[in-house]
Amino acid sequence: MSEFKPLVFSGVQPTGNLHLGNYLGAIKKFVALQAKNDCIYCVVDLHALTAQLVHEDMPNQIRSITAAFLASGIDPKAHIVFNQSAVPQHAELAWIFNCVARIGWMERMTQFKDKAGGKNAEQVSLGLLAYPSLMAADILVYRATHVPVGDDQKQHLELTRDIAMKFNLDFASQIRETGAGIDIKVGDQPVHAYFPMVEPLIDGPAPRVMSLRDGTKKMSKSDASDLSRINLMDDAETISKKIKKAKTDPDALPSETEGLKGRPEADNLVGIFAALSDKSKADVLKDFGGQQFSVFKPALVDLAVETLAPVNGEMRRLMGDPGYIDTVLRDGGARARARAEKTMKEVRDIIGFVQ
Ligand code: AQP
Repeated sequence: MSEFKPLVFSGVQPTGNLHLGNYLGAIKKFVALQAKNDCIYCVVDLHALTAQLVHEDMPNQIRSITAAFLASGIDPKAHIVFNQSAVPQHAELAWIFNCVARIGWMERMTQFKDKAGGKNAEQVSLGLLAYPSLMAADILVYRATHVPVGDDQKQHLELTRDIAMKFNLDFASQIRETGAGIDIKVGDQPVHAYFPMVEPLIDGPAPRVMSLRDGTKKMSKSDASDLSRINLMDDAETISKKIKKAKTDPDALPSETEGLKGRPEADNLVGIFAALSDKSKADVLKDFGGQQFSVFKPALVDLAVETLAPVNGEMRRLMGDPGYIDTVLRDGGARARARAEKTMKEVRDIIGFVQ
């Protein structure tokens, strides 16, 4: 049985300031994966239109996410860094996936329900509903196999697998005829597949970083309170203020992870410490178990400032050189386009379009 060639793909939307959740849930993993994998990292600017069409400063938003990638240590020469709109094949495959996926699949997505809220159908875009279909296309247009993301994207990746599977089954005979597929096993079932079953990479001590003001809510760009998140561009003083003001409970930290149950704020801060220091939560509690937050928080401030200051400084330097960032995006876009077009030629053949 053959296997798809391992390839890592992930994306970040150019919508507002990147925060610690984006960094620990996604970008830090992107950096680590480079050592042993072929990686493609994308600024997903088409996705940014789904919730809000007009963005005040789209070019700088795109450049700032790119700067965050580079400042964190992503190597744009060894891998590919580009913005989604530069590769129209994403949108082409998304249209095909819109016709593969079912409306009910999209309506069941938690993120859609959260973002559409109680709003009626006149107030949310069709793009917001179809978002996971474009996300599936982003990944599968490269036939990528592994996707590092935060825990909030897990459901979308399950949907990506459903779309890939339905395409593989709906076009099974055409995939055989064109010779473009490969034999894989999905569970125990042998499938002749054109698209792989992607594996989410969600592990780590902070797969879902929570708000500093409410340990039951995800840290998010769109939270009205800036005190709820640490932004990658925050200076040391701001980081210190936000961590010191972070909501906690009156108890000391437990010595075992079991003791974090039912204490969402304590669990969140310990998870952040663990992820920033590349340790497990259990190891952090070995050092801080029995200590009050008045001891733990200053240690967390020092660690966060020490880790984020170099990223912050390099991002600012890169943002002062937009010409360089644009060159990186153009070069990455050209390489991504070539790979995506190879897939789309085969997909057009499988569907039966004349080309
Ligand atoms: N709080 C989080 N913890 C861990 N990972 C997170 N990610 C986002 N928030 C957290 C991960 O960051 C990557 C890029 O996210 P995105 O650009 O797709 O934006 P998002 O998930 O919509 O980010 P926000 O801040 O949560 O935006 P809003 O406020 O619009 O909902 C993804 O891998 C994501 O999992």
